[in-house]
This record gives sequence, structure tokens and C-alpha cells, in this order.
Amino acid sequence: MRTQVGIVGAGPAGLVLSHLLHLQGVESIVIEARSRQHCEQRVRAGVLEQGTVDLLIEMGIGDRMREEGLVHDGVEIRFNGRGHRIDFKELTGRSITIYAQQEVVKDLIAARLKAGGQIFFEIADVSVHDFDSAAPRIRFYDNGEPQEISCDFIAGCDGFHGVCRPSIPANSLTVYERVFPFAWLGILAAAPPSSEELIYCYHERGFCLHSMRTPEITRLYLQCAPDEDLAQWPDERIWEELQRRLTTSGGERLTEGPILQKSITGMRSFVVEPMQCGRLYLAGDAAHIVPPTGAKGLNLAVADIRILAGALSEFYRIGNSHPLDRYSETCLKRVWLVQRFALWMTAMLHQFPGNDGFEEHRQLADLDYLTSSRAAAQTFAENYVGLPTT
Ligand code: RFL
Ligand code: PHB
Repeated sequence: MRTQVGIVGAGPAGLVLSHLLHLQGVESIVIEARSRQHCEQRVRAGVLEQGTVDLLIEMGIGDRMREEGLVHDGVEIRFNGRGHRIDFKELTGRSITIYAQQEVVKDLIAARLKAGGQIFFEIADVSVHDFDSAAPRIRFYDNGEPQEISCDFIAGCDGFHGVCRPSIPANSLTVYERVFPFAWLGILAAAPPSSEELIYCYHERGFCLHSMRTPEITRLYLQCAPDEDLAQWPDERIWEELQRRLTTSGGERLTEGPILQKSITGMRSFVVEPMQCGRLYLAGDAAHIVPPTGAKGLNLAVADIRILAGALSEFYRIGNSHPLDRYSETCLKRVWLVQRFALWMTAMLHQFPGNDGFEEHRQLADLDYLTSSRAAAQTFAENYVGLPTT
């Protein structure tokens, strides 16, 4: 097979890239290790920055998101049993949209297939070759048959555990990493959200987050140990712990309902530099991970792709390779700003094992300042709704 851009991974990064390239007249083939059904059902992110929403609409795949997505103009920060609202709209003129990542993925797959796009699902043993030359190749097995794609460029959109990043010689990359000593236990519950907006909650028993997917489905997370055993968390214990952490001085309680899904997510910050090697370009989780506290992973993946798609189409349109040469540098500037924000939110809101009263007072002072200073609230809001993409 021959195409212009070979894309490894049909997550948000790979699919957005393939569709943006198509809109610019550039051909691509996407290969994906998992089944279409698996990709369309994986429960992950829920918060879309305004810039992500705008891009999906510009790409012509925003209809269902506009109909079903929930536009939020603010969030609540809760500590010491009291809630404080940060009003994004008033502070920045922008909002966020709650629309599940797997819904974005469904919309993208449907749009790619409708436009005649090629996506190979359930392929095996992917390997990438010759990306230090002008003729890179991707090899894999499809239904047990060996296949090869020759292309001009490879986009490594295969997430944190993919094969593209490890295929780059280790001495060409620098890894920056921090693994946190806690995780999130997340649930989806068939219960209407207990508040119209997200609630980020600081509590002495650990961080807690109230989010949602639809007016009927609540998404909740609570801080737990990195090696937490889900078997130790029957539904009643989860609800009891959530009620305790989210308690207010007014005594309002969460609306409970059947738990549809439970999972544990580890937390890390990770950046690889550079995000390119020859004609192989890494994007999204393949290149960086942020702790989920800032709701940034998906949005950052889309921001990389906006830059990569622009650089590739400039190359094919007028033969200018300068934006491609600068891809990593351009992305990383924003990646580090977003890392900074996600780390700051994580450090402010979680209990770190072994921390003493000093840390606790520092966190509470951070929260006090955030919820009492307009300047602090505006800084938070500007980052949360999404920094500009260049
Ligand atoms: P993905 O989504 O991991 O997609 C990579 C795809 O590559 C496939 N793959 C391979 N395909 C072929 N060959 C191989 N060898 C392959 N190896 C892997 C995989 O099957 C997969 O389909 O990466 P991408 O596209 O970079 O997208 C990144 C986002 O998925 C991720 O950053 C977010 O989900 C992070 N995240 C959040 N981001 C937000 O912006 N807002 C949020 O509210 C938010 N909440 C979250 C999150 C992530 C979470 N978890 C579970 C990690 C909440 C959670 C709990
Ligand atoms: C979610 O709804 O899944 C979600 C919301 C906010 C976050 C992380 C995850 O910071």
C-alpha cells in the first residue's frame, strides 16, 4: 500500500489528523491495534476546551457535539465544606463543553469512513521503518496477513504504550517524568449529576471530583493509592467515601445510582523531547502525559495535531518544510505551559503521603487565594478554558 501520511493509532490524535489532512487534500491511512467497538467505548476524557470544540466544528464533525454536549461557563472549587464558583465566561469570555471522548471518537470514525477514509482496525505487530530516509514504511499484520505501507511521513499517534516512541533510538530522546504517589478511582453512575457544573474538591481524606457525561450520567473520581485493589471497593464503600469527601456545611448529599463502570487511573507527568525523529512525528499521549486534574490530555493531543496537520499541508501545498522542521519546538512550548498547569492543580488538590501540616497550610492558602483574588481566578480560568494555540 502507498499513501502520503501513515498514521499509527485511531485515538483522537490519529483520527483528527487523518480528517484534517483529508480536508486539505492530503491522503492518509490509519492503522489501529484495537477493534472499532473498543475504540468507540473506551471511557476516558470528558472536558473539551473551547479551541477543541471550535476545531471539531470547523472540521464539520460538530453537529452531535453541539446538540448533546453540555456547555459549562464555570466550575466549583470546594474545600472546608464550602463551594466557590469560578466563572469562566465572565473572566475569559470562553467556556468548556462536556462531551465524552468516545463520542468524539465515534463522530470522527463515522466522518472518516463516510469520506472514504481508510482505517484498519485490529491489526497486529506494528513496526515502523526507515523514517530516517525519504521513504518510511510501516509493517503490520491484518487478519494474519503481512502488510506494508510506504509513505512520505509517519505520524505516531499510538498513545503512551504505543510502538512509535520506543522505535526512536533512545539516545535521540530526552524523557522528563514524574510519577505521582496516588491514583484516581473513577466511576460512571446512572444518576443525574448533583450539581450543574464540575466540582473539584480538596479534602483531608483525599481529592475528589464530580463530573458528568449527560443529564442522566454522573462521572466521579476519588483519590486512592496507586496499587488500590478495586475488589476492595464495593459500590456502597465508593458512595460512602464520595459522600464524605464532597460533604458541605449545608449537608447536601450526592444523588446515588447504579455504578456502570469502575476503573483505576495512575497519574504521571511525562514529556519526551524532541517530538520528532526524521520523518516520524509523535503527537498526543505518545509524546506526553499530563495528570488528569487539569482535564488537558485530549485537548493537548488535538493542539499537537492542529500544528502537525498545518505543517504537513504546507509541505504538500508549497514544498515548505520549515514548519515540519519546527514541529516539536512549536508544540513543546505549549506542552510545558499545560504541564505546569496540570501539575499545579494536582499539587493543590491532592493529599501527598507523608506530607505534614506545612504542606496542608500551603494548599489551603493556594485555594484561599484562588477563590478570593480576581487575578488568581482569571489565571486559573484562562488556563482551564485553554491557552491559545499558535
Ligand atoms: P489514545 O487515545 O491513547 O489513542 C492511541 C490509540 O493508539 C492505539 N495503539 C496502537 N495502534 C496501532 N499499533 C499499536 N502498536 C498501538 N498501540 C496503541 C490505541 O489502541 C489507541 O486507540 O491517545 P491520543 O489519541 O493521543 O489521545 C489522548 C487522550 O486519549 C488522553 O490524553 C485523554 O483521555 C486524557 N484524559 C483527559 N483529557 C482531557 O483533555 N480532558 C479530560 O477530562 C480527561 N480526562 C483522561 C481523563 C484520561 C483518563 N485516563 C483513563 C487515562 C480521565 C481519565 C480517567
Ligand atoms: C471527566 O469528566 O472525566 C473529567 C473531568 C475533569 C477532569 C478529569 C476528568 O479534570
